[in-house]
Amino acid sequence: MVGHVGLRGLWTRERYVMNEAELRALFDEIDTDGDGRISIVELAEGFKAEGAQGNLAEEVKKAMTADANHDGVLDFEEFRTLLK
Ligand SMILES: [Ca+2]
Ligand SMILES: [Ca+2]
Repeated sequence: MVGHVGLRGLWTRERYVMNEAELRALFDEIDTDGDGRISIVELAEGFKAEGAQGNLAEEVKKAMTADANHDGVLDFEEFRTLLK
């Protein structure tokens, strides 16, 4: 279960600014296989768990804009840039 802020809270208009620990906790929750990287599949699952439906692909696409080195996964450093 994703915490009270959740994945989609990353880009809501009045987003809550997460601290390092909260960000790490969210990352770990999305990274279900625990390899330290968030794949597109894990992202999709994460959004799905939060009830994103029709716009699932859009949400994933938006999140993947943080994939700075274009390896198809988000590491923690890339993930945190979503908050800036
Ligand atoms: Ca993973
Ligand atoms: Ca990457």
